[in-house]
Amino acid sequence: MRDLPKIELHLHLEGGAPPAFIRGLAREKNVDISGIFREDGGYTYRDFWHFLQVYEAATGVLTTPEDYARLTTAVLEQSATHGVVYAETFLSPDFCGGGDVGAWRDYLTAIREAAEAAERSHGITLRGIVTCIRHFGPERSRPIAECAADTAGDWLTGFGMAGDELKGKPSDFRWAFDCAREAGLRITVHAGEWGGAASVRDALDALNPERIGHGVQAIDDPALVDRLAEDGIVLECCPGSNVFLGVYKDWRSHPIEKLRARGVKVTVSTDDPPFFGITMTSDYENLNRHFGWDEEVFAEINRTALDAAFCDAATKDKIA
Ligand code: ES4
Ligand code: ZN
Repeated sequence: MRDLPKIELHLHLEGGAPPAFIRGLAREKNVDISGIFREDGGYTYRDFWHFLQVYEAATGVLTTPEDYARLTTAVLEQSATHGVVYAETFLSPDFCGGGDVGAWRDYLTAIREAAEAAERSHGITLRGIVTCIRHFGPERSRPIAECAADTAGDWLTGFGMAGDELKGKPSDFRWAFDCAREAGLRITVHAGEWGGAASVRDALDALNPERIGHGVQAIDDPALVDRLAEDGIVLECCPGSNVFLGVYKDWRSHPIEKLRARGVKVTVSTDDPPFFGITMTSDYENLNRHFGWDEEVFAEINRTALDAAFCDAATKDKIA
C-alpha cells in the first residue's frame, strides 16, 4: 500500500506539520506551547473545535517565510514516503502575513521554492489552494481572496474555505469566491464534515464549487447524492480524519464506499495527518481491510483525483 502511487487533493499545509518540527521551532523561538503536546510528543486535544485551537497554536510558531519553507520540506518528505506523487495543499494567508498581499507573496515564494526542491529530490509535485477560514468571518475572507487573486497562476491554482462549518453561512462569503473565480482560480469548499447534508447543499448553491472538502454527510440525503453524481462534483474524502475525529464511529460506518457505489466521484486524502496519527498508507490499508478496495479501485480513485486536480494538463500528463 505504501508504494502505490497516490494523488492527495486535501491536505492543510500546517496540518501536515510533524509535532517534533513544531516543538523544535517553539524551542528555537522560546515560546511555550507545551500544552498542545502529549507526553509522548504527539498533539493533544478534546474534539474538532479544540483541534482548531491547537492547530492555530501550533501554527503560531510559524512566523516567517523561512519557517514555511522548512515546513513545506518536512511535509513533502513525509508525503513522498507514503507514495504521494502529486498533492494539493491548503494555504492560509491569515497565517502567512495576516492577509497583507506583499507579505503573502514572500510566504508563497518560500513555499513554492521549497516545493520545487522537493520535486527535484523526491519526485513529488505540489500545487497550492488558498483557503479563507470560515470562523474568522466574511470580512476576513476578502483580503484573503485578494491575496489569492494576486498570486493566481500555474502554481497557485485554487481557492477554498476551511474552518468551523457550523459558523456563518456560505452565501456570506460570495464576494471572496467571486473575486477568486474572476482571477481564474478553481473552487473547493469544506462542507458535510460536521454540518450535515444541508451544509453541502448550501455550499453548492451559494458558491458553485467543483469539489467539496469532505462532503460525506451528503449520504443522508438521497436527492443530494444524485445531484453530486449527476453534476460530477468531486468529494475530497478524508476517511481516516473522519474516523479519528468521531464523525463516524468506525471505518465500517464511513460512507465512502456507499457514495462510490452510488456513482459519486470520491477521492482519498488525509487532511491533517500527524494531528490524527494517520498517513496515506494507513488510510489505504484501512480502505482495503474494511471495504476490500484493491489496486484496481485505488487506480480508479487516483484517476478521479488527477482528473479533478487543479493543475494544468501538461502537469497531469507528466504525473499520469
Ligand atoms: C481546518 Cl482551518 C483548518 N485547518 C485544518 N484542518 C481543518 N479542517 C477544517 N478546517
Ligand atoms: Zn480539511
